[in-house]
Amino acid sequence: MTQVPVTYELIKEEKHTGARLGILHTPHGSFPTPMYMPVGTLATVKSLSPEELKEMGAGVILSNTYHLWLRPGEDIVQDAGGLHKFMNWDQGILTDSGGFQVFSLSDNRKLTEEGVHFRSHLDGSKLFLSPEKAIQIQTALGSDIMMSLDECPPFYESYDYVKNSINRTTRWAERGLKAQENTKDQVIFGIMQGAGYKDLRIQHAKDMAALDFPGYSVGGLSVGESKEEMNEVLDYLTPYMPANKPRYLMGVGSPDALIDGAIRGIDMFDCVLATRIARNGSCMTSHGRLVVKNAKYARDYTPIDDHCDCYTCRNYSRAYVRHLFHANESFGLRLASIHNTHFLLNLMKQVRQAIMDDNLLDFRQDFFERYGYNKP
Ligand code: PRF
Ligand code: ZN
Repeated sequence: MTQVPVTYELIKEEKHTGARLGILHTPHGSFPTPMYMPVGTLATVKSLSPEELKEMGAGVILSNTYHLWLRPGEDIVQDAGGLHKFMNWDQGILTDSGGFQVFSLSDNRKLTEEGVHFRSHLDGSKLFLSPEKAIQIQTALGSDIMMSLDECPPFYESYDYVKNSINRTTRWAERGLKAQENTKDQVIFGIMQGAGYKDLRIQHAKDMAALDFPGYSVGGLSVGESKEEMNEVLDYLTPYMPANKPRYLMGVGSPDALIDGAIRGIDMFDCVLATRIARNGSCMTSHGRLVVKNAKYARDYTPIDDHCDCYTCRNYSRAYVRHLFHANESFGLRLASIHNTHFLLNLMKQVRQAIMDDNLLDFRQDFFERYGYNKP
């Protein structure tokens, strides 16, 4: 393999921040960054069709090794012609490696140098995930961007534990790269960990950068630490992340974190927030969170967000969406999911424009004020 199938092209750096405008080139298209990636854990972005996602401007979506391995099984996806064909998505797909999901979902976990032993959260069966196995499954799935197996220690874990953990994650990364040999059209991103310890974060960034992955992820953030702590880690970490490669902040996607991450030079984000809160009738709007189920919207015939041009806001009122939620009609969840996903994709579009115009800090200030983030 001579040509790297996934590359990052830097277009412009913002004048006053570390933000970068770029293009992520993949075998399934080229997409502008910074980007938000909707989450399709089980080979579907819950309740949304690929056509709807494309209309909203989605480029890359995320799916999960752990879930697809357990159900339906990566062989079924492979025999369908790969994940793109299986789910009818012809743009970019990134898959997480499974380690993080093993730790959040499964029972009886046991971590060893070899990998993770655990029991399936579905049927209790005994399973083992190694760095090689994680790459093998993702190869079968056919995602454009695979993730190396990592351990995500808690933010306040002890120094000694985290030190051992990052070194093991580096060894796992080397093993994953070796397991990749016959993979065409797919790349592996390395994941940088280190909890809240500056020296360990920087050490791990350097160790992983030395392995020359085509892209890098920041793991271990948004795991219970404060926003200030997360931003502080990004402030000192991103300068150690290779500038000619994409930088992906894993599992982070609240509106404020998207803007503050972009300001610090992050190019890619994913988060289940948009679709998860939508299913509870909660919507992100340019004026902050709106719980459309609330009684006060029963006769409100305005759109969810008067600044939004998504399918939902162009065609339906708060009163109608509220009615659907109260009647338990699944179209309500769909309309809220369309709006929230569009909201984050559109937010990133505005962030890219602000980078272009060198006014990202002004944009941040306006957005935070309107959204209500600056209130005491
Ligand atoms: N590692 C992996 N996936 C992740 C994380 C991580 O640290 C996080 C933490 N925010 C979300 N998803 N592999
Ligand atoms: Zn909308």
